[in-house]
Amino acid sequence: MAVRTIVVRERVLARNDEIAVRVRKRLRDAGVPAFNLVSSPGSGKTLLLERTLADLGRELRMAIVTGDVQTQNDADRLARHTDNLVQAVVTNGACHLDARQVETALNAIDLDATDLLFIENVGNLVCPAAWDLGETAKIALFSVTEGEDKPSKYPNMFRAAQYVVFTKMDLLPHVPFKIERAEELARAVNPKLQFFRTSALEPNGLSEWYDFLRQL
Ligand SMILES: Nc1nc2c(ncn2[C@@H]2O[C@H](COP(=O)(O)OP(=O)(O)OP(=O)(O)O)[C@@H](O)[C@H]2O)c(=O)[nH]1
Ligand SMILES: [Mg+2]
Repeated sequence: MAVRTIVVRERVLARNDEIAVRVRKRLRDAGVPAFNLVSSPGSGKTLLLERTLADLGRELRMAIVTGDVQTQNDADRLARHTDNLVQAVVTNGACHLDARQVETALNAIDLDATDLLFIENVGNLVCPAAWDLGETAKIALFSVTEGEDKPSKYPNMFRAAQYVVFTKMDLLPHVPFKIERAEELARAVNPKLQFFRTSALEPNGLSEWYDFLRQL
C-alpha cells in the first residue's frame, strides 16, 4: 500500500508539472510576471497584497488568484482594493493550490490587461513547496512572530522560494526575534535568497518591495 501511494503521488505531481509548464508559457507569452506567495497561516499574505493593491493599483494592473481551504474571505478582502477580477479558489481540504486550478483561473483573467499576477497560496509551510504553479517565482513570507528557525525546520519552502518577505516588522520590539539570524538560517538552505523587510500594518519598509514590483 505504501508503495502504491507514493506512485500515485508522483504521477499526480508529474501531471501537475506538465500543466505548470503550459501556465508558465502562457504567462511568459503574455509578458506577465507571476508571484506565488507562500507562508504559514496568518503570516500576512493578504494584508501585504491589500496594501500593495491600495498603493500601486493606479500604476500597475494586478490580477490575483487566492487559494483557501475554505471560505473566500481573502478574495473578498482583496476585491475591496481593486477593480480587477480576484479569483477565489476553494481547495476543499487540499493544503495547496495546483497548476490546474491556476490554469482555470487564468481563463477568466485578461492577461493583455494585466501587468502582474499574484497567487496567494494556502497558508501552509509544507505542501505548497512541492507544487509548481507555473509561477515566475515563489515568495515566502516570514513573520517576525514565527521564530527564527523556520527555514531550518521547513527547508523545502525556503529552497523553493527566490525571495523572502519578512512581515510584521512593527512587532519586532515585542518579540524575541533576531532578523539577522533568521536571514542567516534562510541563506543556509538557499544562498540565493533575496530579502525584504516589511510591515503592512504601520506601514513600513514597503518602498523597496514596491520598487521591486515596479522594475518588473
Ligand atoms: N502587526 C502586524 N500585523 C499584521 C501585519 N500583517 C498582517 N497582520 C495581521 O496578521 C493577521 C493575519 O494576516 P493575513 O494577511 O490575513 O495573513 P495571511 O497570511 O493572508 O493568512 P492566511 O491566508 O490565513 O494564511 C491579521 O490579523 C493581520 O492584520 C503586519 O505587518 N503587522
Ligand atoms: Mg490570506
